[in-house]
Amino acid sequence: MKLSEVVFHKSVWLWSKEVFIDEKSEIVFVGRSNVGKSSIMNSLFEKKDLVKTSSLPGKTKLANMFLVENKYYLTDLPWYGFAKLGKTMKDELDWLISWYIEEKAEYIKKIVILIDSKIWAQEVDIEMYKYILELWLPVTIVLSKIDKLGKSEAAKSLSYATEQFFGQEIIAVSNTKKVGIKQLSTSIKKALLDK
Ligand SMILES: Nc1nc2c(ncn2[C@@H]2O[C@H](COP(=O)(O)OP(=O)(O)OP(=O)(O)O)[C@@H](O)[C@H]2O)c(=O)[nH]1
Ligand SMILES: [Mg+2]
Repeated sequence: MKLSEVVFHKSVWLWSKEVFIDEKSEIVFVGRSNVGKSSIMNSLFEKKDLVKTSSLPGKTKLANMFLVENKYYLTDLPWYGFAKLGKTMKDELDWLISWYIEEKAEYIKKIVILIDSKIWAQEVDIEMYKYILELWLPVTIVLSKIDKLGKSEAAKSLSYATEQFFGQEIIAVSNTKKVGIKQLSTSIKKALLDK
C-alpha cells in the first residue's frame, strides 16, 4: 500500500451532518489545535501541502477526508482546544466529533491521537483517550514536534506518555526532521489491512 497514492476526497462540514457511510476503512487523526495533525498527514502522504496547515490555530472546522489507493480514508478531524471559540461552539464541535466517530466506528480501524511532546497530555487529551477506549477503537499515540525537545526532555515526555497511555503504541514524531513518520506509516497500513 502506498499512502502517497492519495487524492483529496472531500470536506465534510461538520455542521451539515453530511457523514456518509460507504464502507471504506478509515484512519482518523485527532488532537488539539496546532498539534501538527495536518503536517503529519502531509508527511505520511509525502506531499508538501495537500493537507492545509496553518499557523492560525483552530482554522480547520471541516473533516477533511483523503482517499488512498481509492480504497481507504485518512481523515483530519478538527477538534477542541481553540481558546477563542465560545463555549457553545466548543460544545457543538465536541458533540459533532463524537457523532462522526460513533457513526463510523465500524469502519474506523485506528484513531491517531496527537499530543504535543512539549506541552504533554492535557485533561482534554485524556478525556478524548478515555472516550475512544470506551468505544473499543484501536489507538496510536503520537508525540508530536519531538524536534523541539532535547534528548533528555524527549525521553521524559516519552516515559510520561508510556505511563499515561499504558499498553498503547506510542510514536514520537517530527515533521521537520522526518522522525517517526515511517513507523507511523507502517502502523497505519497494518491497521488498514487487518481484517
Ligand atoms: N517544530 C515543529 N513544528 C511543527 C511540526 N509539525 C507541525 N509544526 C508546526 O505547527 C503548526 C501547526 O501545524 P498544523 O499541522 O497546521 O497543526 P494542526 O494540528 O493541523 O492545527 P489545526 O488545523 O489548527 O487544528 C505549523 O506552524 C507547523 O509548521 C514539527 O514536527 N515540528
Ligand atoms: Mg489542521
